[in-house]
Amino acid sequence: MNITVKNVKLSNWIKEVADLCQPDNIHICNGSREEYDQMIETLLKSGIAIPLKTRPNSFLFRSDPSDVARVEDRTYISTSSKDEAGPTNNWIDPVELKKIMLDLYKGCMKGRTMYVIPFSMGPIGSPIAKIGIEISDSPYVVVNMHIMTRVSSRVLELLGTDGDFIPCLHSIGAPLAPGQKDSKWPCAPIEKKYISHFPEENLIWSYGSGYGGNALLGKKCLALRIASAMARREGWMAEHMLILRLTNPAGRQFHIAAAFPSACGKTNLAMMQPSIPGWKCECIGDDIAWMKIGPDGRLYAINPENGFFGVAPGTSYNTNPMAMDTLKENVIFTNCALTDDGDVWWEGMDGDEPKHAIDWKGRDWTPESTEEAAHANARFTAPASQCPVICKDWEKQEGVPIDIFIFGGRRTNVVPLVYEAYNWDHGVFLGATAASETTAANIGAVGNLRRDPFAMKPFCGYNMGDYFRHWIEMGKRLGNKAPKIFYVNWFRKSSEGKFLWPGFSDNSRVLKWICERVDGKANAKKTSIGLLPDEKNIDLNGLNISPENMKELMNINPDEWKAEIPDIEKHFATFGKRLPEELREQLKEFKERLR
Ligand code: OXD
Ligand code: MN
Repeated sequence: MNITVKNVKLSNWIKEVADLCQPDNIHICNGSREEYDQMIETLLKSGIAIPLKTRPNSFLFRSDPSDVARVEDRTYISTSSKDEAGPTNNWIDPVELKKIMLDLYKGCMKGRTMYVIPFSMGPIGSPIAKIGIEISDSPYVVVNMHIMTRVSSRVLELLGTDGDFIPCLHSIGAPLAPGQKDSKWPCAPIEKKYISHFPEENLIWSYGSGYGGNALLGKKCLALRIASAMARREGWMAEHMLILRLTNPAGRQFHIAAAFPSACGKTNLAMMQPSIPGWKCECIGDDIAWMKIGPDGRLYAINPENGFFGVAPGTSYNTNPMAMDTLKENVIFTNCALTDDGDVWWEGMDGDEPKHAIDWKGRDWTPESTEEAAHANARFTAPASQCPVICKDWEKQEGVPIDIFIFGGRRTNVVPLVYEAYNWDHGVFLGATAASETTAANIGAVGNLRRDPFAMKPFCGYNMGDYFRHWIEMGKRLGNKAPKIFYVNWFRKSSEGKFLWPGFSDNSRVLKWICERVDGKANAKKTSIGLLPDEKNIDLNGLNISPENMKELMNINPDEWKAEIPDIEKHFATFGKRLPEELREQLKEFKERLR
């Protein structure tokens, strides 16, 4: 095939991949609207994309029922030694893994087009941005990458003849024999799926899945796993964090970066509209933050993404009106239900349930059906620029200065609504020991408690012990300019199993206390776990919540916390010598405080 690309590394790589995967055609993407429209046109013709009557330029896709979420069990950090990948990652020796995958890649694009997608994570040309090139045989991936990243021929211009990029190779792993009819969502069986990262050479190889983070390689693979390893080498941070700007009635701005595990409400918080008068919230990002120390010694964050790949079920005008308004046009929906009037629907959406719909598997659905109409990990892919509360500075090349870090997760019990770390190292201890009940964002059991340090367990591209050390070191470099660290839990339940806290826009009440702490204007009391507000310090004006509920939300039961210690010790022990001394010390002090 006669393809001319100026960049030497890219041109060689395209040839190499084409020889290996043997596609029928090669298409170099330019990111234009025409290209998007053409791809959608082809997807419509083949019946893979379903047009939505009620939302202009929006389409529904249904994945194969076996390919509905990230596959953490099939995700690898392939470093030269197992120890470099650490205890939280799956590891296969790079030579062995490449051999396995080269065999799979051989001829895997037969009968298909190979798309070369040049993209920038971060505004094109920003000093913090990184260039990636994804090669994929999935047109669904191309249209999603158009929304989630900045796909453009300008990226190729920027690369010039010798610029460097992160190669991201993706195949759905379903070659077509001559005359063979394609399926609607071709993919490989689970045992042939591999989501592989080679952080020592900034390389990503993904095979067998077409879904979300397995296939849109700019997101979890590049912007978190590979970027976290680069960030450690280069002295910056790549985190699984939303970024928002909160402005108080006096006009003082606070920038908050918050890490919660997948499907724990990052998108909702990022777009939250405060229920307290005079406060304003603007969204900068809902999933990933790249942060560097700026010339003034503060930590500056950018959102490397260009869109939102959010969980649809549970999203409504009640829980996230700004997301609902973002979804009016130009959206790709995956695994949602289709209503009879040609709209999408999912569990938890406003209004009545439809009397009839087509479920995510393409079957008739009625409220009597025993299965859900939309898959629990059904998603929307929407341009960030469409969010009504997108911050005007969301694409600022140098980013925004972070004042506050928040960690959290889904905990039915034990953990109070909010508390503050005593200092940076204690904050790192809170991040390192964060635990959450698992969700449908990953294939596997839902609702089990797991330690998910910094919400990065599935996304850290190197030994998590070294990642903790990197956090400790960043704190030393930031000194008194370091963001203050807090921990929240919106998900505590009463003994009857009811949520104690209303959440969503009322989370602004908690953020207000946090901001006032940063400004030295609110009190806190010392407890064994950290600094807690007095119940009266949280602004409950206009909120109907019983004093008993507030008490339960803030309750610290030392016995329950003592019961956590063996699990924290076990968790820490997995890092062996790589666990920073500072965290050992934090655990010791915690135990002493609990005595
Ligand atoms: C996501 C995830 O898709 O964390 O953002 O799973
Ligand atoms: Mn995420």
